[in-house]
Amino acid sequence: MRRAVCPGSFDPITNGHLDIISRASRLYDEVYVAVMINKSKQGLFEVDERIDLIRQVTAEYGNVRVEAFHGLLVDFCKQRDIPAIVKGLRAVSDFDYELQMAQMNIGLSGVETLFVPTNPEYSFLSSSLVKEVATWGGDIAHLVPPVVLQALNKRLRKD
Ligand code: COD
Repeated sequence: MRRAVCPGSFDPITNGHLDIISRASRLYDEVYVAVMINKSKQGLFEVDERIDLIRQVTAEYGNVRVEAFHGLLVDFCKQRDIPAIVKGLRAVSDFDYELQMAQMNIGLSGVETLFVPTNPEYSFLSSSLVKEVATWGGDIAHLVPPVVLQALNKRLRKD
C-alpha cells in the first residue's frame, strides 16, 4: 500500500491545505493528515477541535486518516511505515525553510518529501491570515470550508 503524510498545524484547516490533501489522496492509497502538536504555541483551536474539523472536510475522500502527534515528523512516519511527506509550496518564500526541513528529514530517516505547487487561487492563503481577517470581520467564506467558517465565527465571538 502506498502511504503518504500531509503534516501541519491546521489551526484551522483552510482551502489551501484541503487542496493539497485532496490531490495527495488521488496519488496515494492512504493519506495521513498529521496534526503536529507544538506545546510552546497556543492555538486558536484545541488539537481535538482541529482534528474534528479535518475529519469532517476530508471524509468524502475515503482514504484519509487524521491523527495528532507530539514529536518528530520522521518518527510519526517510521511508526506507520510512511515513506513520503507531501507538502504544498505557495511561493519562493516557502521554499528555503521547506528545503531545509526536507533535507533534515531525509537525512534523519530516509523519508522523502514531495512538493506540490499550490493552486494559484490559494497562493496567499495561510491559517494565520484567515484568523486575522476573520478577527476583524473580513469575509473569508471563499477561503475555508463552511464548517470551518462556522467554527471560526463561533470561536471569535468567544463561543
Ligand atoms: N497552499 C498550499 N499548501 C499549503 C497552503 C496553501 N495555501 N497553506 C498551507 N499549506 C501546506 C504547506 O505544505 C504547509 O507546510 C502545510 O500545509 C502545513 O501548514 P500549516 O501552516 O498548518 O503548518 P506549519 O507550517 O505550522 O507546519 C510545520 C510542521 C508542523 C509541518 C513542521 O514544523 C514539523 O514537521 N514539525 C514537527 C517536528 C519536526 O519534525 N521538526 C523537525 C523538522 S525538520
